[in-house]
Amino acid sequence: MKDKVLRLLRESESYVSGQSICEQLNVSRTAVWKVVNGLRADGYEIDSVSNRGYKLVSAPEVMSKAEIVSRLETEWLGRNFYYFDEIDSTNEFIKHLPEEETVNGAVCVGDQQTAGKGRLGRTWISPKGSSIYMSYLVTNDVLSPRKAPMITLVAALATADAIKTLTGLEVGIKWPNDIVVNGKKVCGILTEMSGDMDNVKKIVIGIGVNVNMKEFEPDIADKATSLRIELGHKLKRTDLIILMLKSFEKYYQEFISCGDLSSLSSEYNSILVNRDKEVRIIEHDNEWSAVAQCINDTGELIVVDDEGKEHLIISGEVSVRGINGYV
Ligand code: BT5
Repeated sequence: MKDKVLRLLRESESYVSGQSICEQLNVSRTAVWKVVNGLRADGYEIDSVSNRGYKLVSAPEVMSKAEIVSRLETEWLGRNFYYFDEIDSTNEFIKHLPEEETVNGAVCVGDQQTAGKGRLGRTWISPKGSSIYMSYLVTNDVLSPRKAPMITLVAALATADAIKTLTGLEVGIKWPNDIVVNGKKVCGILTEMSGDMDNVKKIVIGIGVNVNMKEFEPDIADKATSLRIELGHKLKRTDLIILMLKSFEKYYQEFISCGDLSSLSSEYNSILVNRDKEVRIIEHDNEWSAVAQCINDTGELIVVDDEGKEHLIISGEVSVRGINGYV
C-alpha cells in the first residue's frame, strides 16, 4: 500500500486529493491518512493542504520496498517484489519460494546478507547498509540447460550498462561474470538453475554490487572496489536498482528473441577486460595459460594456447585469472 500511494504522489507534480487516492486504490480516507503518516515516519516529507490534498516534497535516502516498487520502470521484472533488512542469501530466498509465488520476474533485495554466496562454494561479503544484494527469478519455457549459462553474461552486460549510465565510470567485464572498474571487482553474479537436463524450470540470477562500501577486508582489498571508492562520493542505491532492473529486462528480452548472444556479443566483447590478455585457466585438476580473444555467440571464451591452438572455455567449470593478479 505504501508503494502505491508513493507512486501516485510521485506521478503528480502538484497536490493529489485524498479523494482521488481513495478512488484509485479503492480504500478509505482513514487508510490513506495512515499510509501517509507511515511514509512520514519513514522520512518522506509530504505536505498536506485541506481541499487540495497531499504533495511529495522530498524522499529520504533510504532503500526500502516502498521506495523501490514505487519507482519501478519495468513491465514484468520486479512486479513480484520481496525486500528484507536482513536475509541469509537473496538467491536462497528466491530458490525456495513456494510454488504459487514462483513467477517469472520475481525479485528479492536485501540490505544485508548473513550467508552471501559466491560461485563454487565461495563467500560474498555482504555488510549492511552499503551495497546491493539482489536476485531475479526467470521461469521461461524456452530456456534449455545449454542456454542457461548465457544468462549470466546477459546479466553482466545489463548490470555494467546500468552502472555506466548512473556513474559515467568506465566499466569492464571479466569473463564471465565479474564487473570491473579500474582493474578491481565491483560486482559479482551467481546464476543457479533448477530442473532437469531437458527442462530448466527456473533460473535465479544473484547480483552483488559494492555501492557505498568505504573499504574491504585485507584478503580481498587488492582486488575489490566500490562505486563510492571509484567516484569519490556516495550513491543512492535505489537509483541503481531501478536502472539495473530496467536494463536487465531490456537485454534479457533481446536474448530471448534471438535465442543466443549473437546480437549482444559485440557489445560484451567491447568491454571484455580479458581481451587480448594472457590468462590462467584454472580447471578442476589442471591449470594452463592462454591468450583470451573474445566470446562467441553462445558465451564461451575463445582462447589461444602457446601452440596457437584455439580452445573454447565454458563458464561454470573453470576460473580465469590474469597472469599477474585478478584481471
Ligand atoms: C561471485 O562469485 O562473484 C558471485 C557473487 C554473487 C553475489 C550475489 S549477492 C545476491 C545474491 N545472493 C547471494 O547469496 N549471492 C548473490 P565468485 O566469482 O566466486 O567470487 C567470490 C570471490 O570474490 C570471493 O571468494 C572473494 O575473493 C571475492 N569477494 C567476496 N566478497 C566480495 C565483495 N563484496 N566484493 C568483491 N569481491 C568479493
